[in-house]
Amino acid sequence: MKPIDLRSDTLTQPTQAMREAMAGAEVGDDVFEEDPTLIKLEMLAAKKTGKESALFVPSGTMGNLISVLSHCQRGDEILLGDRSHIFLHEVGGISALGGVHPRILPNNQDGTLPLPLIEQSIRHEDIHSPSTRLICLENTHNFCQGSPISPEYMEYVGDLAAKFGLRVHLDGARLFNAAVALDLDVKILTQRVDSVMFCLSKGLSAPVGSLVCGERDFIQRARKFRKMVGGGMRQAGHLAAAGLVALENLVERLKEDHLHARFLAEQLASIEGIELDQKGVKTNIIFFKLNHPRIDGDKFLSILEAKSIKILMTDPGIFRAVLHREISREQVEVVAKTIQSVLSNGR
Ligand code: TLP
Repeated sequence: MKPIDLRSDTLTQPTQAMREAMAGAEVGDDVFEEDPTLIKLEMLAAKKTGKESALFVPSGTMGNLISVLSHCQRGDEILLGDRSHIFLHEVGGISALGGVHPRILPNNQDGTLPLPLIEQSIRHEDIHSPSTRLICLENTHNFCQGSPISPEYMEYVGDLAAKFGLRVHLDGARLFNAAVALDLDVKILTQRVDSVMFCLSKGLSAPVGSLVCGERDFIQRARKFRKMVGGGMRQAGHLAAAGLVALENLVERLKEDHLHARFLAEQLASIEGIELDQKGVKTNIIFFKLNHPRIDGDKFLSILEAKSIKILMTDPGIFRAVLHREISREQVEVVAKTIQSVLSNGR
């Protein structure tokens, strides 16, 4: 039996329409900027985010890395949340490869960074200090319960950045989840950032790819950095074809994943031994804590796996479940019932 796999929305398989579009795509060599399908995808991404230009990259990690490299010089400092993906899960690439100095601020529960702390952390010119160059935000904020960040907050940060001559980069791996959850045009969430990266390979179901969007000059620099880190691709239009299907047809359905997440959260919250902040569940990501006298985190995972359910333990006793296109309402019910029975029977 195929497991019910809630470890991530990255597990989504390409749809039949994507497979057909990939097979039939008109392609060229993208290092020469001659791939018509890729150019079409980049133009659509720029239009959707309200930016001048866009660049296709193989992964979100590479998109964030080359965005930071394109904004900063070696030795510059950037402000980053302590729960942000760039800080936690990108192998320290900005420091290791870019010589960029991260200054870590504690994320609020809703994924924002405290505004007074951002302001206090901006360096004044001093021979001893690195120069603050960039503020990085994340929307939705993965490790803050997949929280969508409001346009009002983006405005505040945009104003702060403008006042101190800083730039803003948005890790929008799940930007479309945020737009759908807030019922807003994506452009509203990106208008105050200088650059944004969003992923096609998560809830949007494409097999590969992310886009970096920003001003033309910025994208030219990013294109060169992409080549430097080995991300210049050739007939990448085959991948872009799936991305076009994702952007054209799969955005609205993200609502369904959000409904499933809310339903699962509601069910889990009523189970003894589970601590879950239901109000915090606004998109497709759920976090919960296990508090059981006889079952620890590892045991919980292995019991569930034996019952064909996979979730992720992100810290000892803390679990993440992500809803996505391959998980139906019926499967959500199975997951809730199974967890209920495991925790009440101890197996
Ligand atoms: N996130 C993955 C894991 O790396 C944790 C996941 O399963 O959620 N920004 C954010 C906010 C992300 O959540 C991710 C992937 C990335 C960037 C990186 O994207 P990829 O995996 O394409 O490099």
